[in-house]
Amino acid sequence: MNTTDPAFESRLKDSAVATEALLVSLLSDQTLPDEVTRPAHLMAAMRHGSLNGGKRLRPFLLRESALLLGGNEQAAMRIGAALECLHCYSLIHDDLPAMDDDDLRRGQPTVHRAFDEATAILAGDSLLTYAFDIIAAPETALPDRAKTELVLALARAAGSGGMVGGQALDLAAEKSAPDEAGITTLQAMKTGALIRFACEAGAIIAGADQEHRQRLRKFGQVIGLAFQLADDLLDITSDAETMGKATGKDAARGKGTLVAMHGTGWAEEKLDALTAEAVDLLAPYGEKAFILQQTARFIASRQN
Ligand code: GRG
Repeated sequence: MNTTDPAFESRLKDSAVATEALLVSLLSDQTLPDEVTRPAHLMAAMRHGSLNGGKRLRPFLLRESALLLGGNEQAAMRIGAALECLHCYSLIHDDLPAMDDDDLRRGQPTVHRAFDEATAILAGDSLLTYAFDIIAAPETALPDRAKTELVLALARAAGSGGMVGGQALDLAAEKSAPDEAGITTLQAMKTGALIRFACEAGAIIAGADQEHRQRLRKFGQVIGLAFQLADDLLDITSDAETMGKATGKDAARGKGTLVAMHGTGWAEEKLDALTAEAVDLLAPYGEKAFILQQTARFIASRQN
């Protein structure tokens, strides 16, 4: 399945450019009150780990979910930037020697390679905390109640019952292979929780009622599973392309996934089914949901 929709592709690109610009501004030295000192090398490491060409998919989902329900675009951009800071922290920490021990991320040296391990840990820590700063800051034009709901939802999506918990389960899975239900839970937490938050946050920003909020949350949950399945398929394809050059670590990456368990044919059918489910979930919104429905198709067909 492919989107091949130039209007969609250019909207996604414009959103990524706008998110990049906002992140540049938020990570400049001028953003916090004058009395706050931020060490230059720490700021440089934070920038290195976040201003380096990510797809900015989560901010896009968040903005489009907010716009679908009539939410404020500028506020959605700021919450999207906060979410991206938190996502980048997870990538910096995931690359550390104690985790995946990767040398490259988005085609550039990982933060611990470009700086050092301690600085990478701290850069991740400060991107994580900065996410909550951005949400609560006076510049974020949202009612206090919406800010509190966003802080709570993001803390739950990112913490021990969400992304970090999923990472812990993933590390444990290296010793005791989980079954299909275990893999699905792990992936829904590790990768799915932030994607689900992106969609639910749009509803919170728009002040939508529980029915809309649950619908967007479910949409996020379904495309989150599709995102991970597409990622696992891409890993297998890239391993096949680099056959003979793969390291032991590369070979281990494909293991413990639903693709390894059921094969690529099953995974492609499952991706189609998840995409159809996601598209159906937004059918009640009619034409207004087209961009988010295209995003679901894009996630299933993405090539990087
Ligand atoms: C270490 C706290 C902690 C958590 C790590 C998200 C995660 C948990 C690890 C990332 C490992 C990984 C590569 C998972 C596959 C799915 C994924 C999150 C890919 C990266 O997200 P993209 O494709 O990346 O949106 P860009 O670079 O576009 O932002």
